[in-house]
Amino acid sequence: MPPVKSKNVKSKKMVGAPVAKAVAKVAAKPAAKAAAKAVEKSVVKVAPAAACAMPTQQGLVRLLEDDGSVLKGKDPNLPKDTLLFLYEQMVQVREFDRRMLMLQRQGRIGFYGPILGQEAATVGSVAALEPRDWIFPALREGAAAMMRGLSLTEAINQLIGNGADRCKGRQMPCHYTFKEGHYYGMSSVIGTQISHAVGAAMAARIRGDDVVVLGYLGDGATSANDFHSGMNFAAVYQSPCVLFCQNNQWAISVPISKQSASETLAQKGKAYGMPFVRVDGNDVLAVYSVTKEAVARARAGHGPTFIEAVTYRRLGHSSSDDPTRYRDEAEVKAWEKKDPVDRFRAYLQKRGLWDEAKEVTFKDGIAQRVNDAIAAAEKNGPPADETLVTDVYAQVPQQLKDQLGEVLALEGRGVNQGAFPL
Ligand SMILES: Cc1ncc(C[n+]2csc(CCOP(=O)(O)OP(=O)(O)O)c2C)c(N)n1
Ligand SMILES: [Mg+2]
Repeated sequence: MPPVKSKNVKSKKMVGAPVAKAVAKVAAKPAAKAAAKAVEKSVVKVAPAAACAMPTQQGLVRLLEDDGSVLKGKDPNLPKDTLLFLYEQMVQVREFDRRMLMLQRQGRIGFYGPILGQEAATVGSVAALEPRDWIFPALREGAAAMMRGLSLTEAINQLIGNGADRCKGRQMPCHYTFKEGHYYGMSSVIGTQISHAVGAAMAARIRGDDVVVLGYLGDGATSANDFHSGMNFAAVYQSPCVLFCQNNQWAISVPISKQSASETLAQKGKAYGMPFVRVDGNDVLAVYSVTKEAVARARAGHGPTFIEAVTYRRLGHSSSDDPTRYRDEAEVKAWEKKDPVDRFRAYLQKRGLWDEAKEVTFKDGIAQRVNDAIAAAEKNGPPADETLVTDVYAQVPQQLKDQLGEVLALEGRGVNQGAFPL
């Protein structure tokens, strides 16, 4: 099957491309050949070291310019309701993110993994699914669960790990689970979501369910073994899934340049024999459009697609991380100018669908909703001590009952109040 919308793949590095062109011109004259070769060598060496280089534009699908204007003839003309839904979800998750980080700093939750800068990639891709389709999230797709109806209070219950949390505090914060919303509980182990998603999609097809699975991964996950087995299995067996890689340029402190020597991550799809597409992950319209196309292909029985969404993780990997120790703040500043929310708001304003007054009212409403959800979640007490040993065996074995007895005997003696270890 031919690659989708891909003019991939040329071998020149983006940063060095103009220089390489000039070199090639000079090299046409035999006398200059040796010197040109030497220059060419230096281009290859210099390119990866360039400070704050933006990713290559190779094969990148964009519909919106950074200022929110539409590329000529590229407006997908989505219905007003869809456009407003996309915007509202992006703004909501941004506010949720901001407040949850504050709660973490105040010690009211133990840990949080922020999404700032990646709102368009998640919201745009999830919106392209039908409600019956399944989502297999990686680390930063909590917004997907909320888009599927997980209430903000339930999400905060999970972050606190209180007694009202579905997993009774047994999962790390941000590892939401929401079966009714067809949102699979995330596995922390990098890359495992890929094989889970591929397998679930195959199971759906075997059962005859009209379901597509959207599986997420990060750039770091492309180095995991599961990437190979998942991609290979998906393509060979034409699994009805879309594998969506959020290339946010970092895997904790490892930059993309140390993660992969390929010019793009998208091109890895070619090696496995599946359609692939590289999209501007900060352009919600482009993300929505390419994912919609990939989902339709999977639903029609034409197998998987690999999507690389080029975006940026603007904050630390998690609330436990300090990114100023390993990356240049100038890089963060450069990406702030490509903000996905500002870009899409500018588009909506140009189309007359949004204005300052709507923005103020809407943001006030979200702030209130988040406040109410925090207040409601914090009213819930901790999980009962008995839940330490329940839900694993049909009948709790004697040694677990004994251990529970020991824990209960410690109650009220202050020995059970450990700090969150991360
Ligand atoms: C198999 C495995 N190795 C290492 C880790 C520790 N770890 C947690 S997140 C992470 C980086 C993930 O980077 P990426 O896939 O790019 O996702 P991002 O955090 O950028 O969204 C690592 C190495 C892990 N969870 N699982
Ligand atoms: Mg990453």
